Amino acid sequence: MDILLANPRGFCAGVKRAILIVENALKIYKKTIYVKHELVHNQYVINQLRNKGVVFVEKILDIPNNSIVVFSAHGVSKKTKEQAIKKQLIILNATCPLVSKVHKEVLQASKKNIETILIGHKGHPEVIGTIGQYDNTNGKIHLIESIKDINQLQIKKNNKKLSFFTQTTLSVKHTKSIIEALKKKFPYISGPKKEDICYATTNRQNAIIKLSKITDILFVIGSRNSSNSNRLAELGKEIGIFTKQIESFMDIKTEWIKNKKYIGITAGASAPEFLVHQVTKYLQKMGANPPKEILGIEEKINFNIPKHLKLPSY
Ligand code: 0CH
Ligand code: SF4
Repeated sequence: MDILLANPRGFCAGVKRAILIVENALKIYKKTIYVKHELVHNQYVINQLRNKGVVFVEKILDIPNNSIVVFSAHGVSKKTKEQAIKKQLIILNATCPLVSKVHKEVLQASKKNIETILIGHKGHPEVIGTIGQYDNTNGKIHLIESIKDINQLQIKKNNKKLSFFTQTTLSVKHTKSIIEALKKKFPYISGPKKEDICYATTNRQNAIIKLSKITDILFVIGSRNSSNSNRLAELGKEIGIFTKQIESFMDIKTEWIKNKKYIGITAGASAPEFLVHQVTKYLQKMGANPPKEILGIEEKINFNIPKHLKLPSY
């Protein structure tokens, strides 16, 4: 049994930045750090931070006035930010800069009265935050999840100004076909060159396409509410490879690996590398050879944290 590790996999620059913001804030402020929503969608990351005293809340109203709040990597709406200001909270913004970029563009569209379409998953916090940047009652932002939704769109008649944006963690393939259909229906629509799917999401999906050509089974390490991890598992299944999304090695059933020669492993952008390590150790105990990394794109992107949250290095 051989283990092949997807490359790249696991933590992206936005997740690393978000975790560093919270960990440094704990050291600097020495006070309770509240995080609006799960900082990133991974149960192990959340539990580790909870054990360090971090408190996760869904509503700003549940945070005592004058406390410290961190906005999760998925970003928040303008309304949420206003609520935090009203409660005089110290805001530490861990929104990924690539999500903030989309926020700015949606805000611009809203200011210019441009009717806007967002491609994304209903109810996902990033989508709620991005829709919540559009605060123009003369215009409108519509959410679509699939090509089917395009026919239900009620765009103002004679409107020749329309723009589109996307969630950052979508399926590259599905989004491409949605955009093609959008452009067919609204040839004058403007938007990003391709979509707003980030480099990490794209690279992890490409790595699976490569990996699945060689492996008999694919393990995707990532929590159930992690959109980018779910897209990896979805892609594996679409390619036709036996795919299982797991939180950790504890979810693995021995019958899954019975008679399998090549086992592929990847991890979503919010899944820590120690979970990958635990899986490979477990498989080695079951008789597998030491893991090998497949060749892939080297990710050099790194996002800075705010200056006041940097710790001195000695
Ligand atoms: O993939 P989603 O957006 O559900 O979030 P995650 O699993 O926490 O990964 C980090 C992405 C955060 C925002 O793009
Ligand atoms: Fe940023 Fe992409 Fe990571 Fe989301 S998945 S935090 S957009 S780098």
